[in-house]
Amino acid sequence: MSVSIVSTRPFDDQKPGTSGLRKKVKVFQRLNYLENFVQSTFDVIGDFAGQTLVVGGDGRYFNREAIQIILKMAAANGFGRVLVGQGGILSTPAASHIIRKNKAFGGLILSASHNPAGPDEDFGIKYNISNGGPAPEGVTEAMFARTLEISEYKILQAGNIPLDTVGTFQLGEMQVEVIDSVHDYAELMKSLFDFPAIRELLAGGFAMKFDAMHAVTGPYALRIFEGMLGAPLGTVMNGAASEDFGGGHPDPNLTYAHDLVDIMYGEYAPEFGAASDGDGDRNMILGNHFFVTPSDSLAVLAANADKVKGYRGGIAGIARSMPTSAAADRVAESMGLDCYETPTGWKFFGNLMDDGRVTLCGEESFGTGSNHVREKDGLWAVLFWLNILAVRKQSVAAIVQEHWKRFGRNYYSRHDYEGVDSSAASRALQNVRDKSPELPGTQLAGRTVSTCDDFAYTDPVDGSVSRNQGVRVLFEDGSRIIFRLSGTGTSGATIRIYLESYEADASKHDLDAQDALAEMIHAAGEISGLRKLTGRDAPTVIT
Ligand code: G16
Repeated sequence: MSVSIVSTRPFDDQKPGTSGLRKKVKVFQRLNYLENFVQSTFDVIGDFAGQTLVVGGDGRYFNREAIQIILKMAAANGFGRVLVGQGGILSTPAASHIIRKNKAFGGLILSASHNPAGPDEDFGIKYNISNGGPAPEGVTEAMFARTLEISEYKILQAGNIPLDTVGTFQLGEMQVEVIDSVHDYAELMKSLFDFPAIRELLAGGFAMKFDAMHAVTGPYALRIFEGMLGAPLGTVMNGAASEDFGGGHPDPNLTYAHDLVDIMYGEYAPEFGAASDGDGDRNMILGNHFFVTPSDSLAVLAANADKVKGYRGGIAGIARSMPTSAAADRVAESMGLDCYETPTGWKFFGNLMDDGRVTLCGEESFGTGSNHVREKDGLWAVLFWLNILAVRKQSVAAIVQEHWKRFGRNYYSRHDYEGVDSSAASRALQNVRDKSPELPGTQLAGRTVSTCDDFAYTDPVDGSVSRNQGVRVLFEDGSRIIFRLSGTGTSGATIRIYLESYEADASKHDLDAQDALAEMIHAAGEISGLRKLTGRDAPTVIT
């Protein structure tokens, strides 16, 4: 087997976004496109000679082909060993765990998360560092810079590895271990949660549904819920993973997880429903006719952490992304804990967890997790909820309503305008920036504006600064309107508007969030001029 050095030319569009490089499959299939990105990554991550790399993905179209290329490039570039999930499958949190457990140098995770899959849809790749978390901005910037100057890549001339067979294979000087995709992750979950108590809950007639949305959590959920926890067959819906995710859009929210939503809002709704996304790091939690916002979910998990085996000893602190509601801040305050506000992107939590400052983290984009790995973790959140339900023996709605009674309710919603013209999207944000000097002190949506700024974050651990992370209109009563452009889309731009308003009075906690936020929604449209600029009169997705 010989190493080929292949000449190539740079592409100018390989800048990683919020979570790695995401493009249409057809873009990744262009000659040398994937190879350039992988070589650029290998060129900047340091000395990995003889070390271990973890490789796996969410099983979407092009996953297997990409893995074979990566394996041959890893061998040619001098890795000593690659751990790859069977069939090329590793959920994002499982990959994070495997990196940590095996003290790997890093990992390449192949996923475009919740974006649809198939020959005409999306693919993605990201590099995670040795702590198991997404590469920080300094590394992704170096990767991007390298993609702009790359002139050659190295690849081993060799046959393909049989990815479906668990075992050890030789690729040149490098070993490839094809590992069970689920086993180590399932053991980690067992160590964190009280499986016997959850088993008892499920055996006692407590009904739940988990929607794997034909994506990567299928095999994980089947083994954990229906296998280890004894839930009845059929508890896991859409558990057969497919390369096009069943033609669906595996984003666990009220719009896209409609199979589950129909059941949970139907006549014989189970007590508990949950869904995860394409690569298994997001989660949505539902009770019988009840939706738990991701921001509230983080706050409830934090407030109940003492009831859960892995967190009983106490949590160090909490972190949330800036657009996530401040519900968790109130819990942190009551527990005497620090609460950190970071830019959007799980990568910003890594330093805080490594430094022992936080245990639980969450984002409004249906992401919750803890320091057990360095990614958000969909099934972990579902198991955390199940553990709380097993201990408290109350409904999901009762637990959340009691929480609001104690801490107040942060009414919250996100409005997305997907696939809009990029320049119109930038203009909408600029309109708000242009008004920002005059807004403080004025009345908007029946409230007084206190500040208007572009969110910037200084990492308290390494001092790195990230600017322009969202335009904020902050009100004196704690309400907020935030405008941001998504960093994960692959066509046009997506404008996200995050709306939040705090209500302490328990007699006013049963409003529909859209009604409670109606004035804010109107004000957001007015100050951004969004509807006129984009020609849209309603958001694509409301969560
Ligand atoms: C990624 C990031 C998250 C982020 C989300 C949405 O999630 O890991 O931190 O909140 O994208 O980002 P944006 O608002 O820029 O689209 P995932 O599940 O897509 O990897």
